Amino acid sequence: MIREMKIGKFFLGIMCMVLIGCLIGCNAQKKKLSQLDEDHGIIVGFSQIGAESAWRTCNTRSVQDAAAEKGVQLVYDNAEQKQENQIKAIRSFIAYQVDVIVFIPIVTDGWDNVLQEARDAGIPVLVTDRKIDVADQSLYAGFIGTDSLKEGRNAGLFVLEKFKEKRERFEETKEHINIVELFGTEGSSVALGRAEGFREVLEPYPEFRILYSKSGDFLRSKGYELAVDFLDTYDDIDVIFSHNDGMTLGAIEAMEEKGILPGKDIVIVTIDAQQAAIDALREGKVNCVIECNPKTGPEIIKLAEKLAAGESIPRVQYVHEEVFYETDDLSLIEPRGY
Ligand code: GYE
Repeated sequence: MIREMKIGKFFLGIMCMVLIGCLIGCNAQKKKLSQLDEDHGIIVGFSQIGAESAWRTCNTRSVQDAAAEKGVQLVYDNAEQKQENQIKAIRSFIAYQVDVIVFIPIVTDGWDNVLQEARDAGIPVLVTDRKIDVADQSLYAGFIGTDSLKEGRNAGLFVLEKFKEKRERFEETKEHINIVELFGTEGSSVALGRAEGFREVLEPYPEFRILYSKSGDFLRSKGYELAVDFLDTYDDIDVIFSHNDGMTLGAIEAMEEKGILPGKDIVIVTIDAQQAAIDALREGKVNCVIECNPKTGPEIIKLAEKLAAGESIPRVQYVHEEVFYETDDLSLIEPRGY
């Protein structure tokens, strides 16, 4: 009996020493990382879509400023609107053995293989702004960005309220409320979400019909071209639902060239809330501006640092976003900074 007790004590002592050794080891690991932090900061590979809009350039600046603020080394790549460039950039981040990869997927599909390569290299991935569809959700650590479904719903709710009287006369007049949609980048989660949310709200109301929906790729120039097209095609448009302010500004230009009063002859709902859209709201050229917040840099860098330290992060994190209505006290809106 005494012998067994002695053996038990011996193994208990061994276990304690092993446990203490592990704790010292972990502490050393943490110390090494924190030492890395102190001496050099982490290295983050950042794959950005491009510079297609004021929103995008503000988003890039926000990440770059936040990285500089925290002493994080940012390896930045501008994909110039091409998914293949993003995939190349992610592969170069892997070869460079960055600590974390942060990327904005221009479209939802086509990321499985390259993210598997990042996982095989032991590099955590943070998806931001737009979402991805992958077979294995564990291929990325988490998402932070905009809730595009909610943005689309808010656009739908505004239109529903704005045309309440015309809706109520529909039985008698049979006059539809005709909508044209300036769609964002084909296959991007934000365009798909905005379109889905908008339709979800209006679907129960047959008074509304979407006459025209084409992609302007979030570009002002294409917003102008599409507006020339639909204004030449239809003369009974009630609403323009535009997935971003850049395309809206192009459409306003086309409307004014044709003597059509934006915000009066045709109601306009737009998303992003860049300064030019708020100015147009104040001038009565736009009726509702839905904010999509590009200033996510500080939060992105904070999450990247957590990932580099081996910590977990929230799976999905949405940024705070407002809706600005024509009926609001617009003098209260702070300068937008983009
Ligand atoms: O609305 C648009 C930009 O992904 C939320 O992309 C972003 C969108 C934004 O070009 O202006």
